Amino acid sequence: MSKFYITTPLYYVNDSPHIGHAYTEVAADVLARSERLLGKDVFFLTGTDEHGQKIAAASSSLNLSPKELADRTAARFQKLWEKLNISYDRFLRTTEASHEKLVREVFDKIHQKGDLYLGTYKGSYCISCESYVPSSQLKENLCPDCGRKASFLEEPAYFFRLSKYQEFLLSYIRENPDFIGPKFREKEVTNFIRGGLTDLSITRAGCQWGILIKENFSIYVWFDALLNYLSGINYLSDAKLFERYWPPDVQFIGKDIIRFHDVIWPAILFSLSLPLPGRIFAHGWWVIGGEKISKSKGTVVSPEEIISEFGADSLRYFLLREVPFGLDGEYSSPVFLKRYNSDLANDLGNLLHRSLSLLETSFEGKIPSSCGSSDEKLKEKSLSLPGIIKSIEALKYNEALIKIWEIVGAANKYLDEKSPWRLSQKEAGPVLYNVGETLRLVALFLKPFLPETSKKIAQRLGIAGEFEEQNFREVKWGLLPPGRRIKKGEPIFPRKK
Ligand code: ME8
Repeated sequence: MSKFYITTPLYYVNDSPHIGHAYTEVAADVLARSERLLGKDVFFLTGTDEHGQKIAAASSSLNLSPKELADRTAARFQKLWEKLNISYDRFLRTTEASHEKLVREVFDKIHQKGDLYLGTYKGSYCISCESYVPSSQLKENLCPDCGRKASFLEEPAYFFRLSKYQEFLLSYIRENPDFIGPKFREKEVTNFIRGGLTDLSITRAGCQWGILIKENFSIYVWFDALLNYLSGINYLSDAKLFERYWPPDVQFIGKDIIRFHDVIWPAILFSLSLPLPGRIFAHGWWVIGGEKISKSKGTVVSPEEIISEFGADSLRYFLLREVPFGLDGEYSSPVFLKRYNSDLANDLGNLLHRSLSLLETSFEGKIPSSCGSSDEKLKEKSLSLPGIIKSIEALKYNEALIKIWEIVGAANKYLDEKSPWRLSQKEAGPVLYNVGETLRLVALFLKPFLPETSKKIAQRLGIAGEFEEQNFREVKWGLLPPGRRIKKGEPIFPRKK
């Protein structure tokens, strides 16, 4: 069985989760579920980034200890992921003892290799991005990435010889054209590397909220956090687990953290002589009025509120359908509502509801026999659904959903054209069978995207038990059992105003 190791960034615990965080998480969940349906041995890692000055500052403004704030926010992330049906295998918190131990061990390992030296960091630092800002990039003392005021630091520090890996990185990127995704990001990364890499301070003397090492240094939060991808599968403590999954097949990140992941992270792996991830893919931002959604700008949209009004699957659907993965998307409530009503309430919800209503009124609520149907078109279309697996693996989620909705549209059209309500029992039966079977296949391919909805459709069709076992490995027409009792119920996506 082939393995599939997938990761998300670890989210900072200074603030509660918003739809930007949900976006990365849902995207990773869809791929993880899809690879499981293909029979792969999947490990899906996510978690929270809990050290550093930014979190220390946020906690003191709330009169909490950093650990209290971390406990509170990590629980909020976990609760949200539960509501969104995120199927992670491990939720890692960087304050866990096993992670802290691993970070210290890696520090020693690269020290022994000769990749660390003691020096002094003198320059600017952005607490919000937790990044060292070269003076050439400062704009009136503001961080070029987030626009906030940078602080000046002068402190002793251990430096990682990042500069040593400049040529390795460039040749690795050249030889592995899939490593950086989307493709259009590659140039920005190689230009940055060619501009010259400077050694990186990986300790902070001025911040005590971190993994403490000798002489009262704490580990720089990004060095600590990046190593989660190793400690998440027990590097240096469980060779069996580690060897089973390493290296990551896909790592999802937002476009704001490309340099950390495409430059610093692979250099650490070079230093440890470990194989590099297959693909690091940076998606775009959800923005409001063109600006990245963020709590400090007061533009946070609460995923919990959307979920309680529309359901988890509606949010999952919207995030992946609305914008091609990799580009930015403008969020607004009217756009969300429009997408919900047109695609979920009208197209999918209505197809299910009217099919079930017809089965209830004309077929005693049972799946009719498929015999006598000469109509092959809908069957052929439905059997093209496995084609969406390619789109999912190419991370073209919206393309996959568009293709599924083409089948939904074709089934609605088929029902309109055949008008089974005007036909005899004998003629109407196969028409409704075809639509029911199309709905089963649509539900199957919605499993990764809309896990609750696909289950609901199967329950309504009376096939909840066997549907659980159906996967992407063997896709067949005709598995809906005639005679099975359906459950009409209320519309699964009621129209909203
Ligand atoms: O950067 N739109 O954490 P973070 C889309 N702890 N995605 C967004 C988003 C938005 N408006 N806002 C956040 C960190 N995200 C570090 C990572 S990894 C070793 C350490 C998503 O909480 C996006 O994927 O600021 C971003 O990279 C991630 O949340 C983490 O953001």
